[in-house]
Amino acid sequence: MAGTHPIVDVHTHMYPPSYISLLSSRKEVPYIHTPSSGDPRLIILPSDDDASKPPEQRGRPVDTSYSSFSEKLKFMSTHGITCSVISLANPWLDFLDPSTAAKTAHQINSDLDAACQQQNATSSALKLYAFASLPLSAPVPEIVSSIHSLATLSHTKGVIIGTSGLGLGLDDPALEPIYAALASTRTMVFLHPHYGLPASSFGPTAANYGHVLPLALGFPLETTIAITRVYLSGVFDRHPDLSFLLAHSGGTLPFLAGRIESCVAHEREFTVNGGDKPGPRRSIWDVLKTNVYLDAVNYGEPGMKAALAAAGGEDGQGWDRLMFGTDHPFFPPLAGEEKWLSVESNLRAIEGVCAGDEARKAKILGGNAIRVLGLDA
Ligand code: 5CU
Ligand code: ZN
Repeated sequence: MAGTHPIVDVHTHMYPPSYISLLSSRKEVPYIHTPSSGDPRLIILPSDDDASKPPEQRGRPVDTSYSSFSEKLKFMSTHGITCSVISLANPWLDFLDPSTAAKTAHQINSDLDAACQQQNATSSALKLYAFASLPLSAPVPEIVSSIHSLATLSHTKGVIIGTSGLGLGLDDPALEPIYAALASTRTMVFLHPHYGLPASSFGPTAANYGHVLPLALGFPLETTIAITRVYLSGVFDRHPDLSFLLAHSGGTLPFLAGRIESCVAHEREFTVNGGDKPGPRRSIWDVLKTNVYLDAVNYGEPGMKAALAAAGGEDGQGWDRLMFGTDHPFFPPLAGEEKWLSVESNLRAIEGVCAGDEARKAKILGGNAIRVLGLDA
């Protein structure tokens, strides 16, 4: 995939050192504990906190690939990535004590921004930017203030959020002032899954298949449900300037958008806003072309085609709304290969849909992110 165009990774995570310290100071999920032997381990979900397992087998190891900027830069060089927009990995800051959440978020966001600034001051070849995390457990006015204060962070280009919002999901009317602040400041919202689906969705044999069912299906369906609830509750009608970047190409949204539209059209009993309003006024296709961007993290050509088609058409604006991502440091190579299968399969799928059209490839690989996020890359 060597070429002259910038390659921008919009889906790349870290647990920066200040976040690692925060998790290491906790005893409840999420937390990091260091067993007497082996790497520190991250207990990220309640199901990881399994007292029947020895401590050194609970959760997952967090080695330096999660926290080291130099490892991020090395990974970028290996794959020809010239710019990364780094976001905290799940579960972001959703668990913070409400009374200190805004202050902690400000500190973690400022640290990440400063690290990006420092990198860009010393290198023009490998650039870093950030998506901030919101203190969603804080009182709403403090969340709104923290959105406005992002303007002071020069290398921060949006926010990453999970699907739980203030605890009730992203169609919660209590989020209105937050959506209004995000829209008025033109802040990109990178929506990313964390909780998956209830374990019961996958049946009693799910553990036989390792993490495949929750990761391959639970994560994308969580995103699909979350963004569909945003759409159904009329958020995009009320906030036409709101922009979402959806992880994993929107989960299954590109494939299911037609079905969502059809079900909305056939629904006579919409009770949004107390029953006195119809359902969403805008077509989901219009929202997809106007308010939604999709990362190109779906590992296969059929999925990439669906994403392009949903984002505005394979003959139209779809090419302007897909952005390359890697999900680093998740899905590392298993056998120590230098190149990551997870990255290579995405690149192959992008090559496939571009079918030799260099201009289109340049947009997906970096041009769209540079334009939409305002990166100097
Ligand atoms: O696939 C992904 O995006 C991830 C992620 O971000 N975090 C995680 O714990 N597993 C997979
Ligand atoms: Zn991710």
